[in-house]
Amino acid sequence: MVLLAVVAACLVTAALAACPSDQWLTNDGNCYWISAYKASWDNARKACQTMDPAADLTSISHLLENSFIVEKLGAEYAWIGLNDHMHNREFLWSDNSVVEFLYWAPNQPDNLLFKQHCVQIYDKLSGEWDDEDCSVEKTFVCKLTGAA
Ligand SMILES: [Ca+2]
Repeated sequence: MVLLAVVAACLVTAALAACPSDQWLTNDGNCYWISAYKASWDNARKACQTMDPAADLTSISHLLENSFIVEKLGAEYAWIGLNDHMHNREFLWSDNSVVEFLYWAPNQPDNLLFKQHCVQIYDKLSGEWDDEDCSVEKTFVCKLTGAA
């Protein structure tokens, strides 16, 4: 009976799984958090992980997800999790999601001055992406996959 009660409690907990706070937005089973301040890409990623160890800078798997995020952005630019830290010019998601969607702005990524290794949503109108110097402080978007 005790075991049954524990199992039941776990099921209820799973059913009530939700985002870490009401400051997170939900979409398609995921939680998203958009910063109200600017940070470098590294500090932005740390801020996401500090809020929840399973959170990271957002990955984006398809155009609808990109559109959802862009629509919620107050800023023109925002850091996302895509970066080429492992191998130059091989862009990967910081949360280890498979790269199945890319949405580069025209002539991007250009690695301007050979120091653009992090990716931002570059243009709120088009929602397109640009590689940028990781040390520049920008608004950023965190994601907690599958938590909503
Ligand atoms: Ca660029």
